[in-house]
Amino acid sequence: MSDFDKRYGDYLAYFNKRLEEFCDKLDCTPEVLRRSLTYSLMLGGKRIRPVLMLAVADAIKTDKERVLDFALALELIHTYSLIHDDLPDMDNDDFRRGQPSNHKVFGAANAILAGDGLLNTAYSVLFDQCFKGNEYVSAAKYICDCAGVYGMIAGQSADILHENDEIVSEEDLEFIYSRKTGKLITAATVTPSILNDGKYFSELKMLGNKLGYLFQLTDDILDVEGAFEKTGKSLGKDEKEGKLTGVRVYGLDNCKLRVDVIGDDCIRIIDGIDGDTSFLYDFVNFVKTRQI
Ligand code: GRG
Repeated sequence: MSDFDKRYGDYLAYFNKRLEEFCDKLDCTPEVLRRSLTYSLMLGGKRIRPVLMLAVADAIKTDKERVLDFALALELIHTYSLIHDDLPDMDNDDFRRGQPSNHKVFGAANAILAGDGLLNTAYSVLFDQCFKGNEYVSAAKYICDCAGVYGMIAGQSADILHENDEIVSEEDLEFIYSRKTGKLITAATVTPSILNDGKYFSELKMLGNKLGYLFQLTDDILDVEGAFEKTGKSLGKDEKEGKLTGVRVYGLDNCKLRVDVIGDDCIRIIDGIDGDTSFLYDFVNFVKTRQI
């Protein structure tokens, strides 16, 4: 096992322990509400946002304990977005994380409520942190902004708006990438900085944005040439639905070239961070070469 795999596994185990504790304590009724929330949370997933947040915390020497519940809130928000994105009136996807999507198991109405429930609960988790001090309030606000109408929601709205555009624009693509995918990833890289006197704030903000771009580029490529057994979601949908993607704007081969260029941008940003950044370098490579 590589050092990267070992450290990824350690971060994952540390995060999953907190997530399992959260799920165990969830005692909302009716029972179907609790089951639909925990179904999607416990389906697995790569947990790249929490892992990244914990790794950045280590790199800049922010106590991992202090970021853990922010990582939890971020994963709740991410999972809500996937549930809603899979709904028939959004991306209409029957599979997520290799299993039937939430609405295929619980029905669309319950899936909407599960998503709403996860978002509300994420805010509650963030509010609990706010009692600890001003920097916790700032970090909570940052995550809310990333998830909201200037962040992920704006990206999703533009994603829908630009479906089937006859003329595609790089500017629109940048808008969608940076918000739909980039904002939550930026929340992961920036939170440890906010909790540590803004250490490397601008570098980590730039890194989150570039990593989000890289992650979405590889997502678009995987939609064309990935394997369901690995990604766990339906593929080939972007073209079918006329999505504005990197592949559509640049073509598949140029998209792959851009993966290298953006990956190098990430590396240069990490070069400017003094600390134990070895995991972050490997993380860039993981995103560049991922099949999952
Ligand atoms: C609020 C409805 C709504 C949507 C927000 C995040 C999002 C926009 C939609 C989800 C679909 C999508 C393609 C998002 C782009 C980001 C992305 C590639 C998400 C998939 O994230 P992974 O690969 O998923 O980290 P796992 O399953 O590993 O957690």
